[in-house]
Amino acid sequence: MTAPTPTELQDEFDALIAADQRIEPRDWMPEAYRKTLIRQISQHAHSEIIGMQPEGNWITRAPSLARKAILMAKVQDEAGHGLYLYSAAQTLGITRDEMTRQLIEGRAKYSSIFNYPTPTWADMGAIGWLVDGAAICNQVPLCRASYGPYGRAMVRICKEESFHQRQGFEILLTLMRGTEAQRAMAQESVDRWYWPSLMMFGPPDDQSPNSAQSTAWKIKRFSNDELRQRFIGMLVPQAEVLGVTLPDPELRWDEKEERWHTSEIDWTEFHEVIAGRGPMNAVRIQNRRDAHEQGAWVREAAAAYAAKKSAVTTEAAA
Ligand code: BYC
Repeated sequence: MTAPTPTELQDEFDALIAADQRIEPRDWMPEAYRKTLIRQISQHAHSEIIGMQPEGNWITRAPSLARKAILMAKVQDEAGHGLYLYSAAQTLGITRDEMTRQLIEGRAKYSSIFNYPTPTWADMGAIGWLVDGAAICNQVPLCRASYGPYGRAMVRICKEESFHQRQGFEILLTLMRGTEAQRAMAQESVDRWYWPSLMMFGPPDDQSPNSAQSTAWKIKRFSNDELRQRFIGMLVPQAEVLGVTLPDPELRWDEKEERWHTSEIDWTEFHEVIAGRGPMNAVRIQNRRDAHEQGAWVREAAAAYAAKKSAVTTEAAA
C-alpha cells in the first residue's frame, strides 16, 4: 500500500470537517490547524489557572463557613478545568512545561478579564454571574469544536461553569435583598465587571484576525459579536430579577436591526489589558511565577516517587 499523498491527506481532513466529524490526535491535520488549536487551548488553560487568583483572594475572607467552602470548591474546579485543557493541548504535541514557561515568562495570552482587582465580596457574585455567564455563552458552542479532545473537555467544563454562574447570581441576589450598603456594594461591583465581561468575547468581528479560519475549521461556531449579543440578551432579564442596573444608558433592543444597541465598548482598554498593561497583569504573572518556583519540590518529589514505583514494578515483574 502506498502512503497517501499530501493532497489526499488534506482531502480526507476537509471531508471530516465538512461532515461535522471530529478530528482526533491520531489523524493527520494541517500544521496551521494544530497551531491554532494550541494557541486557543493553551490560552484557555492559562485563563482557568490565572482565573483562580481573583477569587482565591476571598477564600479566607468569605462571610461564612458555607461561603468559604463553596468558593474553595469553585476555585478548585478552575484548577481542574486548567488541567483538562492542558491535557487536550498536550495531545497536539506541546508539553505542559513549555506552556507553563510561556505563561510565566509573559509570552502567553490569557483572558483579559482576570487582570482586574477584586476589592469587595460582591466581586465574587459579579464574577460568577458575569464572568462565568460570559464563559458559558462562549464555551457551550466549543463543546462542538471539531477537535475531539477540546470538545470533550468543554462538555465537563460547561456543566461546572453553569453551577458557578448560579452561585454568583445567588450571592448577588442575597446582597440585593440585604441592607442599603449591601445593595450599593452589589451594584458597584456590577458597574466594574460589566464592560470587561463584554470584552471577554474578543474584538469586534471586523477586527478579529483569527475568526474566519477558525470558523471554517469549525473550531468557532459563532462570531465574537454574535456571542456578545447573545450574552447581553441573557443578562437583561436576569438583571431585572436581581434589581441591578446594567451600566449602559444606551442599552436597548433595536427592533429594526434585531440586535442589542449598546454604547461603544472601550477597545483601547481591551488592547492595553491584553498587551500586559491592565491593573493586575504584573501581579497575576508574578504570583504564578512564585507558585511555580515554590512548587518545584512537589514536582521533584512526585517524579522521584513515580520513578521508585516503576522500579519496584519492574523488579516484581522480572
Ligand atoms: N482576552 O482573532 P480573535 C473562564 C486575543 S476562562 C485576551 O477574535 P480568537 C473562567 C486573541 O487570543 C475564559 N486575549 O481571536 C476561568 C487573539 O490573539 P492571538 C477564557 C484575547 O481566538 C476561571 C487576538 O486577541 N475563555 O471563563 O478567534 C474562572 C484577536 O482575537 C481576548 C477562553 O479562552 C480576551 N478576552 O477568539 C471563571 C475560551 N479576546 O492569539 C471563568 C476559548 C481575544 O492571535 N477561546 N483575544 O495573539 C475563544 O473562544 C477564543 O480564543 C476567543 C478569541 C473568543 C477568546
